[in-house]
Amino acid sequence: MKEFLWGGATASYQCEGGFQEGNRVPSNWDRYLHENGLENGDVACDHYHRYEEDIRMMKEGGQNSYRFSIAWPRIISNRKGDVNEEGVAFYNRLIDTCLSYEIVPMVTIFHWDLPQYLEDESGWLNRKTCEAYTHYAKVCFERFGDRVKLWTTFNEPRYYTFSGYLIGNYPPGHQNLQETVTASYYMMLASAMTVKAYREGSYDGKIGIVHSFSPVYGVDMTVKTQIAMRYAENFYNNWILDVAAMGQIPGDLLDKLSDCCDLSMMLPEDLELMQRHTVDFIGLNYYARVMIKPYETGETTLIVNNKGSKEKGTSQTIVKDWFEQVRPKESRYTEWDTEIFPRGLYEGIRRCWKKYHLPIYITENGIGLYEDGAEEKIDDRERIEFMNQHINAVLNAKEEGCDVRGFYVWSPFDLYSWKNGTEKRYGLVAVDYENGLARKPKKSYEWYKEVIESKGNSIRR
Ligand code: GCO
Repeated sequence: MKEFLWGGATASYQCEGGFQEGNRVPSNWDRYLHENGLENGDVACDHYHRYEEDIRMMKEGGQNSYRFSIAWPRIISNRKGDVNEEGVAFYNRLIDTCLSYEIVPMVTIFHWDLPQYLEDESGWLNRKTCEAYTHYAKVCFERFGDRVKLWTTFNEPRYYTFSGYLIGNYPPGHQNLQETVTASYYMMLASAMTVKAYREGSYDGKIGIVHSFSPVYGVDMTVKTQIAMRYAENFYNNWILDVAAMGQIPGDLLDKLSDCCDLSMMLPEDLELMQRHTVDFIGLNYYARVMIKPYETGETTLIVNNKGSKEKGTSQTIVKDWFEQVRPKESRYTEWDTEIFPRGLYEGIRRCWKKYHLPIYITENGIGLYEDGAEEKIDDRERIEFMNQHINAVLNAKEEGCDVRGFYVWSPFDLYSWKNGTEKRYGLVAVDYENGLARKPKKSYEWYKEVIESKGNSIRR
């Protein structure tokens, strides 16, 4: 049996900086944050220049894998699809550094930074973006596929489309159910097109997708609640996972959507393609569950942002009579108001394994805290406790037979958190933004190292 992967996960926009270097073209996030005068990732933690130090620290912290994303705006310069060699050279250096430290790279092809030239042509609302994406992905396979053996097409398509097109707190900042459905559909189509391209290239590796996993719980087990739970599962999880893993859009989801949306973009040949080109594995990002009750009050409070954010999900009727999300009162919450519910990870993995029977990687799990980056050694016992409980949940599910192959903490070092800026810190290593971006391991860094070295035994319960 292959070695379990213990790593850390990041995203290009959240860590690289160097936003005008190496011929990188502007992304949707550059434009959106600049135009709205919000804290941005122009510099972030300067991983673009400091990747060697960051990867070395991961290695010294016992980690054997690094999940990062490739920035599309660094690789493809324009609508014509021209390749930017400087961007390719950067990722060659990054990948080679990983390999020189015996760190297995897991690459996300799209982690939310869309070239602005595509956003200008309606981005994910435009079918042509699927082709542009597949071209970009093929370039990645051709240039890096000899060394990268683990790929994922998209990071959290559900979270991206809900935030950008439904809640409206991410670019392009719309609030429109039809657009949410269209963008989600095109992303899932692009994912299947890319899986097809990867297989056709006969690369020696595996390709999956990363989902923002929100296992659904009901306030009780009445029939009404169970029906609402099914809608919620469709809405939060099946929309992505059923399509990626089984090549099917759930029939009852389509029925519901056809009452309120135009689904004419769903062509029979697309659906056939999705059916034929399903993923090899599933990546789950887990922060919290969702608790729901049947629709009653006429208002759906949709806390899509269940990772905790300055902006709470707005209260609005999204799809009439589906379900209402509730905030469990008896639970513990982080200081960013995310529910702490490790059991959801254990039960979620079991549900996912039972349903799809595909290898699972926990591609993100972690806790955002307010911390002082100037401190010499941050005593982040809250993070240690959080990770302890969640890693135990993963190992329990694994011991019971679920095929879990890796765990990635979000994040190996502090980075820019979408819309929350640098205030919300997730890292095992602190980045001192006030002092030359110096890296300083927190207590959790050594703790994670011990966990890895003991193969999890140091914390088993
Ligand atoms: C944050 C988050 C992370 C990221 C990640 C999602 O940094 O604020 O909670 O989960 O958003 O990019 O894939």
